[in-house]
Amino acid sequence: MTGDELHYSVVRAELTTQWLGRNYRYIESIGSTNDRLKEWLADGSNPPAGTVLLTDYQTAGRGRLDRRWEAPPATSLLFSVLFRPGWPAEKSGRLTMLAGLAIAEAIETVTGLDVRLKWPNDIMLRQDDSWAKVAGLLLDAVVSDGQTLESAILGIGVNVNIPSGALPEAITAPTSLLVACGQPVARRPLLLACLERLEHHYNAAERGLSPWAAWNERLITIGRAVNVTAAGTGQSLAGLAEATDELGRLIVRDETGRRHTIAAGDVTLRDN
Ligand code: BT5
Repeated sequence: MTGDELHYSVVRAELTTQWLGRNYRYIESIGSTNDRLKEWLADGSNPPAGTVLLTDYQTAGRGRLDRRWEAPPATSLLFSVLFRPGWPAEKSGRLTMLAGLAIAEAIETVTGLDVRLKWPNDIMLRQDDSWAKVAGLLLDAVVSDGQTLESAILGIGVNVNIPSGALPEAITAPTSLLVACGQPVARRPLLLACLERLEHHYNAAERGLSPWAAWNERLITIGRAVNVTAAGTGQSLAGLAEATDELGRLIVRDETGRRHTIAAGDVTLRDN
């Protein structure tokens, strides 16, 4: 399909960004793009901010909490972006927010679909009367001296042309742009739109603008009955997702009326 090539020379020739993706690497098959970028940070290669590493196939693609991210070869966008924010560590949630917004906007621009977000890191499309996950984000942050977000590797997986029969088994129903649009979607224009939107929203955050309001507006989670499993403790909670705060944490009111603020975890919508 035209527009599906993701090699260095074709992507570089069409990039519209100033800095994000200017150091672009394509590796046909890899363990995990997040892990490889992490190795480059550790081995003295000193990759610049905005480095993008993209692959056509991962043999050890990761979700959060070391879960797997599965995608057949040449069907997806699988890439990682290196940021060097130097922001206070508590603002790291802004990266997940601006990335969610950027990927949602890019998919909307290229396909015209209505794209929403599910707290904390899922990108969702309407499917019949419910929602299905078309993309996921994985943030690996390096915090120095306990206070500064020195670097952050943002991994992005978008199901572009995965046929319905090849989608993985998952608790949150998966979908792809092929399934949603009824026809294949060329990956390069989508990648270029993702990089452009990521740069735009990152630059805005650097200028002190918070992505929170726009991100919050796209969340399908708010006002819904949810089950939340907090990361770390593994504790489970049923309640109403009332709001998010500026740091991106989810506020859930349980059945006794008590409020809980959750920084990281998994959410299932009870009436999805
Ligand atoms: C995520 O984790 O959604 C983050 C996914 C990030 C993947 C990118 S690809 C490039 C970069 N390099 C990496 O190694 N990773 C990043 P989480 O919310 O934990 O979701 C993981 C769960 O989603 C799994 O346990 C499965 O149930 C399900 N899943 C696996 N593959 C999927 C897919 N292609 N589409 C939808 N759901 C999937």
